[in-house]
Amino acid sequence: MTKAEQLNSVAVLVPGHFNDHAVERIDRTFRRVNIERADPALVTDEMRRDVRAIASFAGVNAALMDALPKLELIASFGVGYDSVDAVHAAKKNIMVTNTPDVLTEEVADTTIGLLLNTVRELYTAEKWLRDGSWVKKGNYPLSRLTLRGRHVGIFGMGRIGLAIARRLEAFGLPVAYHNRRKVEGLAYQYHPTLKGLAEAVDTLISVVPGGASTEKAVNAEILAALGANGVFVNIGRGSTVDEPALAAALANGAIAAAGLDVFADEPNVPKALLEAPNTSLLPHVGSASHHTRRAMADLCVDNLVSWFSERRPLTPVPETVNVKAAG
Ligand code: NAP
Ligand code: 8YV
Repeated sequence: MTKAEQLNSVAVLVPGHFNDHAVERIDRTFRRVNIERADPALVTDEMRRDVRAIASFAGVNAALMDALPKLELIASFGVGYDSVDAVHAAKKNIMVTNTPDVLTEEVADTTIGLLLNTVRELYTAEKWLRDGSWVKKGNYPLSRLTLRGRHVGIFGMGRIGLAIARRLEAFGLPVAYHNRRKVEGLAYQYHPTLKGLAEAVDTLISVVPGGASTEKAVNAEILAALGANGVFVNIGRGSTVDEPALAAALANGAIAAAGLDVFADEPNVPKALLEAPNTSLLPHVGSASHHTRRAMADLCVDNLVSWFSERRPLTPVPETVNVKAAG
């Protein structure tokens, strides 16, 4: 069998809707097997026998891994992989890959747009123009908030956090951050606790991964520490925020405004956040351009190709970095 024929025989499971470019490339190289959603109850005997990889937008839980005895690789689409049980994968010698770096600059751009929109009300101002209010009522009211004079705290100074910080520097704004570990050689002020960071700044940008260690980390106490002039922006994961506490803080003036791209139960957005006049809300579009999603799709599929032709991944997640391909 030629190398191409060998790859062509590898069954790759694709649950639910997937990126078109990734699907095209999978079809050109592998044998795609579709399933309506990532649900072990939908796994057939044929899938159990053949599937060696999953390429997925959505989560992959332990039960789905257990239902596929030949599974070697989960190629997750996106840098955040909190919806994939990577610890279970490592125990079962299953490799997990993600798509870091190729989306960093796009997500940082979106964050700046969301921050600006939150403080300067650009969406509401544009609506004012389009609905004829400018002609009928005159100038749009001055924005209550501004970026000028703000001090920004980044919760999660990783790849994207750093790209956001560099943009903010160009805006003339001081930056501080909180991670579990100080980043050596980085000049921005480090705070060993999130509360300490929130107390020191008036603008908090969350860009940490989801998962147990960040679950509801941004709560009433952190929002109170941010203060009445406080602006909170979340581009990381919705699970990091106690959403009822955020809605209460926006309603009672504990903070001034919030800009959110991610939510705890997407695509459902809590009514209190939808109705709040001081929120700017986006439907998880941080990386959502054709340009960047194509780069993510390529990296997702390149991991599949590398695993099945070279027997090594390109971008393994830390939990599975020691998983080795058999044979
Ligand atoms: P990254 O390079 O791994 O950075 C994550 C940072 O968060 C690290 O600096 C890490 O430092 C810190 N961190 C992790 N857990 C923490 C905790 N419990 N407490 C404090 N800090 C913690 O990841 P990235 O590429 O920047 O991506 C970050 C996240 O952005 C992704 O995981 C994803 O959830 C989200 N994202 C969202 C979109 C979107 O469309 N909205 C797009 C892409 C990514 P320590 O390990 O030292 O704590
Ligand atoms: C995507 C993301 O929307 O990369 C991430 O972690 O949140 C986004 O880029 C998501 O991965 C699409 O499945």
